[in-house]
Amino acid sequence: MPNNRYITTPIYYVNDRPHIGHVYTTTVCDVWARFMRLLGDDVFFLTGTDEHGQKVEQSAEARGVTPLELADENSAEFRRIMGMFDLTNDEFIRTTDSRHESQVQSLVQRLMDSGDVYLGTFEGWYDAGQEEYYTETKARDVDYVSPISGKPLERATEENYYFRLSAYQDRLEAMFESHPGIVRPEARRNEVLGRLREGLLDVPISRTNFAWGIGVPGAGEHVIYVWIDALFNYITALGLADPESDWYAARNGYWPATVQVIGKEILWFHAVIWPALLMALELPLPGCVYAHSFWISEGQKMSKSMGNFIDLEQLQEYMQTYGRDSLRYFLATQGPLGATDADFSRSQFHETYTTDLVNTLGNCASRTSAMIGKYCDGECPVDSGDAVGADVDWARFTAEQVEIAADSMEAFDLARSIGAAMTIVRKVDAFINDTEPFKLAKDPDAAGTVGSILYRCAEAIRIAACLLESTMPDRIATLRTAWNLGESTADLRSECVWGRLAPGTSIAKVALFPRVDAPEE
Ligand code: ME8
Repeated sequence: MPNNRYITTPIYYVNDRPHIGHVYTTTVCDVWARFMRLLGDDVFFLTGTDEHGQKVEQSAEARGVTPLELADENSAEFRRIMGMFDLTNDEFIRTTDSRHESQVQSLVQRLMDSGDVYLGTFEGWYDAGQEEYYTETKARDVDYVSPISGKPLERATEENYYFRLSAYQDRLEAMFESHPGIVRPEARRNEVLGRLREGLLDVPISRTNFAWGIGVPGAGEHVIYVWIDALFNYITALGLADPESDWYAARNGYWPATVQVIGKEILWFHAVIWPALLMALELPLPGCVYAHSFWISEGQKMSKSMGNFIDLEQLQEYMQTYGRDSLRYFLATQGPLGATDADFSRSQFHETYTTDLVNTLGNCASRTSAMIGKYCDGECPVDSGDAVGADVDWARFTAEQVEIAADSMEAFDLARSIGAAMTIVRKVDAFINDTEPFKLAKDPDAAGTVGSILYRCAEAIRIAACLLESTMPDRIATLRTAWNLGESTADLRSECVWGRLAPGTSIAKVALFPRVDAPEE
């Protein structure tokens, strides 16, 4: 039986245009999902759009369209990027899907029935012109007068539905103790734990000051807070709150998620509120919430106000110049997985492309296939086991790297996994330099040795290619075709066993990564 694996991205706000952040998170999930499929696992990969809330309502109003029209348009834009970057999500959920909406209502109803959601009263300083509450400190700072309208703030009360988060304090702390890997990387887990220990308050989960949302069951003037609506997408996409549905029948086995990938700014919702909601619903917790850090751009934080987000147009331009797979490689190996931010700079992109892809992987594959063309009539030679002057136990060495690559991918350490494949390629490069088959080939008596050397090179590259396929599916497909390697068998481990490359296979010369001129300063 294949392993069930479930990976999710955040669902993206439709009041924003897609940018590098969205492409990044979805791409790293895609690399992982493809790798697990290549291992033979049964993967469900979810992404989608978060479409309710006051901001969407306001942006739509400003544009003179309905919230749903705005959501339709921008959600389509997000779906378009899935194709543009060849992202293989199994479902694209929209929070305006009726199956999501009805399930959110039944989930909230369950929480009301269990007493985890209750109607409570909130009292605070209200700016009627802005329809906004101020905290006591902020109200004091503005002398209890609205800085916008100049009118006094009013003491107002509001009824809201609350989630009894405070009741989960102990269980959440215990969860972090007994299951430390639930939030990664570790620095993020410590951050959450520190804040958790300051104590939890119940959280309002409904709003009455706007309409664009899912109604609280039986209390239509209240709409469910957009974050609660959004978090539930991870289980409504599997039909978990609709056991009669076809979604449930086909998908319920994927819960709990293996890994839920998010950016660090939405950690609290995912590391505290989300597990507490699941506990309240008596559902199992995800294996891991992985909060990556941020891309910054040429050393600067990216923000809407700075207008310096790396947008789709720029990413498209990178793809045109360097190829889609090179962008995927850069995102996966140089990106902000882990606890530190990463800089997206043109010079570093170019450097990574040239060093790793042109000079290492591309060069090694083209050198090996060119020599097989020249010395072996383009047919994979036989390794007759000759001593060739450089002592590498290839079977053992590649098996070790395959394990590192698979284990690191399992742990969501993409750079280390890809690094293991590249270690194989670098070893081949060094092996060619040490054994000098191009010199030996001048001696007709050394033909067998040349063949042995070149078999080992081609076979090692083939194994590295299998490990790199989830990162660079298109380039590796080109190599598979040129070298007649056939399609992947969804059994990565046995495909990577040394010696699977059959002598006699026709090996054509490949140019995988063309050299690109350095960008101008
Ligand atoms: O927060 N670097 O949606 P959103 C890397 N709808 N990744 C980045 C990034 C950056 N500079 N900026 C954004 C929301 N991201 C909610 C989520 S989930 C139940 C609801 C990525 O459109 C990162 O994954 O603002 C971040 O968490 C996500 O985009 C935020 O997308």
